[in-house]
Amino acid sequence: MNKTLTSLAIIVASMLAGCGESAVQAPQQTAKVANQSSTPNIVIFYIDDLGYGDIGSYGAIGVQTPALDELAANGVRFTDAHSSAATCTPSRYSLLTGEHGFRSQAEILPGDAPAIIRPGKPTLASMLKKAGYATGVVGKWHLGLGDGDVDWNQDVKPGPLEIGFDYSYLLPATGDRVPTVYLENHKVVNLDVSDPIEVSYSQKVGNRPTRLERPELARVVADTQHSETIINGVSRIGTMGGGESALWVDEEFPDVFTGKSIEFIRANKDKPFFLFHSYHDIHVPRLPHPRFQGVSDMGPRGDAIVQMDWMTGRVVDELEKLGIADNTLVIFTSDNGPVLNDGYQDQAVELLGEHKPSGPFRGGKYSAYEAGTRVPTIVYWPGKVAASVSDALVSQIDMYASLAALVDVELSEGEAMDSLNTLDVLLGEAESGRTELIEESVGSFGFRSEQWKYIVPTTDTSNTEFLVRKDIEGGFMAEAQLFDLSKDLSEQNNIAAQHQDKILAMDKRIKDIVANGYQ
Ligand code: NG6
Ligand code: CA
Repeated sequence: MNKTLTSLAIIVASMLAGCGESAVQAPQQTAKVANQSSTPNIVIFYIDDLGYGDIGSYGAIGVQTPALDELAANGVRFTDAHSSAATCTPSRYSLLTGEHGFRSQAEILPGDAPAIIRPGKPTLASMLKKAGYATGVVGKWHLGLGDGDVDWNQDVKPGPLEIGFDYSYLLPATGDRVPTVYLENHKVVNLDVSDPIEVSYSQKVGNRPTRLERPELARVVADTQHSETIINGVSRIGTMGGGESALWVDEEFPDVFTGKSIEFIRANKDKPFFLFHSYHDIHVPRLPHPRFQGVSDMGPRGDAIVQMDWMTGRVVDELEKLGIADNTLVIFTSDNGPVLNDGYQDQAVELLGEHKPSGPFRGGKYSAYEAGTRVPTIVYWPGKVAASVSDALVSQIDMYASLAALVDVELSEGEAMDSLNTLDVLLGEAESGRTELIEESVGSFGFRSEQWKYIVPTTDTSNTEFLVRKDIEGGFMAEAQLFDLSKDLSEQNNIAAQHQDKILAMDKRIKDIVANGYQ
């Protein structure tokens, strides 16, 4: 068994090429269907780069998260819940489409990338609209916008509004990527037409200095990739000219995004609504509002966690104030595992202390080990969901089919092909979740099957140096790795050599799933 990821990717590509319209579809209803459908409001709090061990109810040491602890104590707290990938774009892609990112080559996107969820593609938002929901997205997008060569001075589309959202207020890509402006529906907010925006990821545009040119102007030391245009005193990935009146101030994110989410909730409180509240925190650059600076023991990364906790609590409080908390299903989770140094020197490493961002798991963001995708996940629905801890294997990719079951929307053939209805598990009404799951990372596939965790071997070393710099174990090795998670939760003891038959079977199963979905 020495197939490389590259050869796997070729197999994946050839299998997908042969599938087309005639691909066999995954069954939509594998788990027991929860007893009744209803149309509660749905709020997904989607945190960025929050690790398994980063909040109180999951064992955080250097930071306190009272609002989230309250949700966890009164909802279902999952110990084996996963984002579909160990980075942002493919995880978000999966959450919104119910398909693995590899089906559409979803990878970390530059800030000027075209929309990867194309108009016409069914999404969680368009599905919920069929059930009468008002749909909104506030915060980080990072799924591309426009058709390519986007002009930020015109209507920026297609974007969320073309795939099922009624309202969007976006941070277009990431906090560390230009353009550093908000986009409300199709328009850049506060743009002065006489000062047009230019953005480039290939050459310098605009007059603003870069950190490479003027390091003394940047208030945070950054790596080369993050040392282009300096905006709000922080160098970014990519260069940007113009748009001065539209520039965001990073420290204002918590108030701006929380405010927009609350506005959306207030405006839609009398009908079912779906809010995808997608945070910048705790991604880099970590620049919390002054009222959160110094509130943790861990410097800006810990302070950003406290800020994120506050933001979440503020929205939940608003649901309560409006008297709609009992009719709102809240899902709290993260797009991938943790990273400390992700391009800026912000003392995340130096001030870590005993805190374990990955909890008991190996690896982190980008990684094929468990900490890449195993993330804190809480389902909270007062009066409906009983407080419990669930060890079931669950995935964000299943939100689509599960929420469709909740609101009684029948999925059409091929819609959300990797998504399984695990609603009863998500609501804490059943204990056995998925039996198998592909975990995407930047270098290989992890594959969970019952208690086993297999990591597909790869000879591609292109991510090695990058991950060494971040002090993250990627798990990308030329040998197959197999772990028995029932005995070895932190993936220390590779037992592949003793289980060649299992590896062959799992390898074959991955190819089946790639070709046909989970059936
Ligand atoms: C990487 C960036 C990283 C982060 C990531 C996206 C490096 C050297 N650079 O290219 O800082 O922006 O992209 O993160 O790692 S994500 O959470 O949106 O996927
Ligand atoms: Ca992320």
